[in-house]
Amino acid sequence: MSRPRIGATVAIAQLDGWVVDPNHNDAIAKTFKFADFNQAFGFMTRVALMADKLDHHPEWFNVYNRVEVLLTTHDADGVTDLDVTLAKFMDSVA
Ligand code: H2B
Repeated sequence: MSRPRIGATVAIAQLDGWVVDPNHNDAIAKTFKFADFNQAFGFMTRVALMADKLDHHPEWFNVYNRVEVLLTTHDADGVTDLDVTLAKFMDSVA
């Protein structure tokens, strides 16, 4: 009962600064840079609460002020509208 896959190329056309991840089957990626760890972790905290509310969780990697994000929908084996929704939320809080 997963959502339909729209694909990474269609998804990034609706987004700002997101790219098709070359290392995954169908995923979008973006690297966020902040002033410091406090800002980066504040971003991650706000995104984490929304992710749990949506039951849609990012794959991400943080070092100090940098947060590398990968979004895909495991259930659908690729990018869906949920990834676009979460990506837009991330952009709005970054
Ligand atoms: N996150 C992402 N990115 N893709 C999923 O398919 C997904 C998820 N599925 N978070 C949810 C949780 C699923 O595993 C649980 C059981 O609802």
